[in-house]
Amino acid sequence: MPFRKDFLWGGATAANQCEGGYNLDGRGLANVDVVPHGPDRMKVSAGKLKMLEHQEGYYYPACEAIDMYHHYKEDIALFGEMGFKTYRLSIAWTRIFPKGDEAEPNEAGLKFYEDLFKECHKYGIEPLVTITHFDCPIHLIKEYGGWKNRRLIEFYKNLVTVLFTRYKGLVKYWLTFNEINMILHMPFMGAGLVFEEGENEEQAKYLAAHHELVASAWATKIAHEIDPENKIGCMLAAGLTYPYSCSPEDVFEAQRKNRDNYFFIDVQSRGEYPAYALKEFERKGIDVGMSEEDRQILKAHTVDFISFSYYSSRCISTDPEILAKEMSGNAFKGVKNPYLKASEWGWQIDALGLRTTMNELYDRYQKPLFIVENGLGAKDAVDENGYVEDDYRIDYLRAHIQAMKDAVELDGVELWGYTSWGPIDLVSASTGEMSKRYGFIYVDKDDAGSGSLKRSKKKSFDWYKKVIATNGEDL
Ligand code: BGP
Repeated sequence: MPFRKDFLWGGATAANQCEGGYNLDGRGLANVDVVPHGPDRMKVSAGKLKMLEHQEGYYYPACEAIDMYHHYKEDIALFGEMGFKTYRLSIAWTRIFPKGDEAEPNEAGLKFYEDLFKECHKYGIEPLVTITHFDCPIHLIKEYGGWKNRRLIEFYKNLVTVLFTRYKGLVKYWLTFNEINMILHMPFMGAGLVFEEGENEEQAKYLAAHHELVASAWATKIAHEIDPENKIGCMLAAGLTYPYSCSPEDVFEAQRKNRDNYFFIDVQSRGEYPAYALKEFERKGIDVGMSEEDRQILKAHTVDFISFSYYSSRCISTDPEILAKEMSGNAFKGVKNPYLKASEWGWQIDALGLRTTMNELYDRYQKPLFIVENGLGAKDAVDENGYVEDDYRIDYLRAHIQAMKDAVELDGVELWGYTSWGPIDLVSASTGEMSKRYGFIYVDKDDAGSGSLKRSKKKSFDWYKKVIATNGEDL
């Protein structure tokens, strides 16, 4: 049997993309609540932020999303029916600390997640909690400049201390920052970074990233002190960049692109800045303000496991003619790989790439892996009973789970679990819309915000249930 007996099968969501209730029970606003639709989605200027905050229409439909805030019992029951062993969810920072810098947490927010975790345990579901899934309180952005300011480390330490203390015994698996490398590719949505006119953006991104990395190491220390049972993971938006050709220039460029992403995990897993990054910072005059204490904390408190999302591989060329045909697959830019098909949104489908990625990560870090996001975003055609024949989704997942099985069985990778993205339909991060769906469970809501919010099972629901029941034997 390739998978361990206690293999953690499940699904993953993020607070902002499913909860709704954006202003209920004391919750404050975060960057993720005001991300604009359209071309400005990935990057927001300081002037724009002021405007966004006052325009509710901009962040629709995430403000209601699928209203899991009120439907979580029903949703967790459905996860239980599928046999989930784990459910990955994120905590909205602004439910716990509405502004981010308060001394005392908001009890209503703490209670909401406590009830939710207890509900999971009723079904034998182990919560896997992302502490921040892209979200940063608006107040911290406006008052302090967000993660560009070292003080955010203190606020984050405060947040995690509250969480680890309150949820001791209820939660054991934690991720510090969702897709930490996305700060480079979508600085506003990924980390709440806004830039002033003429600001050196690269310097700002790496400074903010350094603060997140130090905060993550502190969180690891605090988690282990509060409960030695706690397991802390980093979280990478993974997916290798391939060279378009075997020209040494293309190969080198692909390595460079991959290192942009590995950089974060190199620090979180090995505890120090890699040589290539130090040299590049030196060349570019980037100063992250590393103190001796930072150095020590990074070195002493590395993560217990490596988690990552995988949707597709990417491809890069140095040939200007090929580059001219660059396709923009949302946040990641690259060229089309002629050997692969792509989803409607240009995400190239590459199941074997998952096995290659797993091998790369395991060779590089030699720590257990956890796949915490994988799936196919697609437009579903629903019948009058709320049923969707989503064979395309089953095909995608089957091929990826097979590749993951091969990595474990044939290559010896240690893998703790697999949570597919969006087991229930939710709001898409990159488009801000409902119509890019990932779920085994359909939610009646459209891009214009109409719909009953009724949940119904798609064909893939029973398929995934069988996969879990047979521990991945029957795909
Ligand atoms: C990841 C994010 C998720 C999620 C997923 C799918 O980058 O961690 O929040 O949304 O991608 O992306 P999308 O919703 O754009 O299809």
